[in-house]
Amino acid sequence: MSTRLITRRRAIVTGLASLGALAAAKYPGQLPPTHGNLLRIGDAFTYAAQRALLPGQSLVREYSPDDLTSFPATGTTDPGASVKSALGQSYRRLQAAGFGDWRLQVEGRVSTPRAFSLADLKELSARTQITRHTCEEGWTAIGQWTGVPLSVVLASVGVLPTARYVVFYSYDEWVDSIDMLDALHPQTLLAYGMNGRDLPVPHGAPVRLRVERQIGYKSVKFLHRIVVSDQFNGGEASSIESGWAWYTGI
Ligand SMILES: Nc1nc2c(c(=O)[nH]1)N[C@H]1C(S)=C(S)[C@@H](COP(=O)(O)O)O[C@H]1N2
Ligand SMILES: [Mo]
Repeated sequence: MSTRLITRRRAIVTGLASLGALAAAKYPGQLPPTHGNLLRIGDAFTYAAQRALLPGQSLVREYSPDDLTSFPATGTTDPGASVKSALGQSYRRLQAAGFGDWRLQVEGRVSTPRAFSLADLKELSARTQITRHTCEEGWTAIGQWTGVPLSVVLASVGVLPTARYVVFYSYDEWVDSIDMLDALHPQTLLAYGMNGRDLPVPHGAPVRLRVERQIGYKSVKFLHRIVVSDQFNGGEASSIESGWAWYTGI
């Protein structure tokens, strides 16, 4: 009996692996790493399936102001509270000065790396959208976000043709990345406004990412650095290092 079970399980595992292999064949050199975990073969399949089923730049649903809900702040709500961290200390200083000295470093595989102030970002074309945020913990909320499309910022620094990922670094030392398809998606924003006001500290001030086609934890708060890369780089403090899926399409 146990042999049968094992055989069945092996068949399932082989099935999963071949889905992964199919995905790899369809998207050569484009798949995120499976992080050495058999279960993560599923990620490759999800990624490929989403990419195959959805037109590349389909928009998520946008809501009207009547649909806005209360919006809890989760995860880190104040990077400045972490007194021993150098980044936490600089966050506190910047916050005390109203983020006037805050800069977003944009570098890596770009032709002209640049440090953007909040005013620089606000000078670029803005987009406002009302979307549903879905947290992996099981709650959702509808909020309004205003910011500059990441594609506009990337165009202004000149992304090199070999670039494939964009990596985000935050003041609470969280690191995460998305691929170019999501980076250039029209609803992927560097958001500095929420519900018509400056982005509040608990929600990621002065600037956070909004990646509307993925689960909430991909929308990195408290940004200070963005690196365009031609290689996958989860980063040491990244979601995959903590066991989260890298690609979480919804
Ligand atoms: N830098 C940073 N970004 C983060 C987090 C965090 O703890 N630190 N939490 C993530 C999670 S799990 C969610 S659900 C959302 C929460 O955003 P909110 O606080 O505006 O609700 O931010 C995401 N981005
Ligand atoms: Mo979350």
